[in-house]
Amino acid sequence: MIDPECLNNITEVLNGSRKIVINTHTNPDGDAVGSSLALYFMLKKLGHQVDVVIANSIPSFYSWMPDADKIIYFGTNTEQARKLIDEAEVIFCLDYNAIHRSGSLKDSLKKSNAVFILIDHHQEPELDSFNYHIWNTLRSSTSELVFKLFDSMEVVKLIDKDIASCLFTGIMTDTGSFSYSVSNSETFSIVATLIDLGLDAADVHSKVYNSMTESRLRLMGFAINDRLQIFEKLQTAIIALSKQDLLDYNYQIGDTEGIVNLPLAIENIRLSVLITEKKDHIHLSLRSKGSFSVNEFARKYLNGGGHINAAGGKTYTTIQQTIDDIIRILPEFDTQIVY
Ligand SMILES: [Mn+2]
Repeated sequence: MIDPECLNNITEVLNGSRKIVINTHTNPDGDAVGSSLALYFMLKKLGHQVDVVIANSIPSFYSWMPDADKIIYFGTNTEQARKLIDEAEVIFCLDYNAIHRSGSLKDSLKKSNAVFILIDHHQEPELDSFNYHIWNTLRSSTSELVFKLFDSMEVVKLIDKDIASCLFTGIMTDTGSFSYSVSNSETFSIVATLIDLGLDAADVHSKVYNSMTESRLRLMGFAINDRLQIFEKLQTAIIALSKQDLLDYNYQIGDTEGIVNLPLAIENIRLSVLITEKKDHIHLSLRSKGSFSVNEFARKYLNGGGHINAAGGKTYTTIQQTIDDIIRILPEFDTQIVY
């Protein structure tokens, strides 16, 4: 259950019809989009005026999601996005824990006088930036926390097929189709409830995972075949994709999603790093098995963070320098973390 005092506060804030903006992190994933749209539909049903505002566009394999076409992008619709944030009485921040993770929205958000409500499951949030928070790192996904909020508000009966599909997308993608972060049985009972409320789980899975472009699948093959480096002693796999690599495979936003998980299929590999070269920085995506905390590693050395087994980071050097640094740092980090 949600903390009763927090629930009281949120219920009070939502008393009457409010102008609400929901936003989530830049480069949104399935949980970011799913939790945002699920909350959007529910708050609309409860009589509020609601918009989802995100920094940049969502991957094409989430474009089937109901009302995905109504999401306002700050990058392409800056004026409207600013106006909505300025006028909002309540701003929900989903699936991230520090305002700067909202990307280009951050300055507008910082200026806002709205009540800020955080719903998130990432480690070490900047709680001071939010008036109220529903935050639990033990939950599989923000979508699961949004369900818990609905449950506490006693509005589960209002969940329809659209809302159920959005919530399921978030839970499914943040657990790697129920392969990690699934030690809490409640994750499964929530999914069972969603099925009872109209969810077609197989259909959602297929829409997300069986909707690749040919070039995306070929990019995955190239990444494994030509760009995968194994550092056996460090039990580490690194894939680095240059700007040119991405160009060669007609990269679209979301195309590299999932690639970082693939090397963990190799026995004895405990850490997998995907490095992608961006316009003005090097982007890192990290995954681990067992007790190796990529959150801690990314926070300490890579300007990032996330969860114990999934995190992100950034560097401002070159691909090669980033690889060299990781390889140099790992044995040092290893003495603190047993893996
Ligand atoms: Mn998430």
